[in-house]
Amino acid sequence: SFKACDEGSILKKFSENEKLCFEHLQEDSLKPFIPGYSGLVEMDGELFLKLTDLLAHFQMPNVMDCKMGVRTYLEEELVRARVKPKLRQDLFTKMLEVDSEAPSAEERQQQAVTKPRYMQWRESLSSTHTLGFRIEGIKRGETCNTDFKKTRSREDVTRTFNDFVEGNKNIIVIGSSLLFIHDQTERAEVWLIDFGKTTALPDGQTLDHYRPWEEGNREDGYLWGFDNLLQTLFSLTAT
Ligand code: 4IP
Ligand code: ADP
Ligand code: MN
Repeated sequence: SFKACDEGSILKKFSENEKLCFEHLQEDSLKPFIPGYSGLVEMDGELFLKLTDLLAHFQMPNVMDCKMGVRTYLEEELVRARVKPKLRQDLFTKMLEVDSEAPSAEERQQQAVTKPRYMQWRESLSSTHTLGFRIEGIKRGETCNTDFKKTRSREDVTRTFNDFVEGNKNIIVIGSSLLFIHDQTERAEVWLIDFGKTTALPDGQTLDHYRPWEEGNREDGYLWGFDNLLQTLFSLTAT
């Protein structure tokens, strides 16, 4: 869903929601921590968001994507699954590939699962529910590893973080996702990315990003996950 662009920029497949989010964030105190956004670009008849390439200033960067929060899908998906359940064969297949025991008898019968069922299963298999964030993928040089679906315990997560920083304590800085980037020059950065599912709250509703999620309260556990992530990083400096 990405395309290379002129030097220093990348193109991400357009979504209306993410566009609105980038527009709002231009006026937000978080602006310094998100990729630069320079509007829409059309290429080969397709629409893209033009973003700063966060890797441009790195030499052979190592990159880690952590998906933040205790919930990774919209509450709307739950409503949809009740009102008009859409059975997804592709998600059933992805589930089987990770754990052939995971689908229930009924799901096996249907050869399909709903999206929230799949997403909740992914959350409980990984550290999303227990830590409020999970490792989605790590890229070192040309090698990409997305095989962290069962990385759940604090120990496993910490070990993976330590592998990522290659034991180097100098570069331990710290729903989108947080994107961690470092290279051999000890340049290290963290960015907020991926606002495809980030929306404004209805008027009058507030979040504290710590309270447990219950359907309807819209909480996401982002800051709880962030605290746990910081603890993970601190524990690296202490070893
Ligand atoms: C994917 O599951 C990711 O959760 C995607 O989120 C999500 O897209 C996909 O939903 C879901 O199948 P795996 O990571 O297990 O493959 P992301 O894009 O952040 O990686 P959404 O649309 O929720 O962002 P579908 O509905 O696109 O399949
Ligand atoms: P998706 O919505 O498809 O999940 P993301 O925004 O999460 O897309 O980005 C997927 C991956 O692309 C990230 O893990 C990161 O490695 C890379 N990426 C995203 N945005 C940038 C950026 N501005 N510069 C460089 N790499 C990026
Ligand atoms: Mn993503």
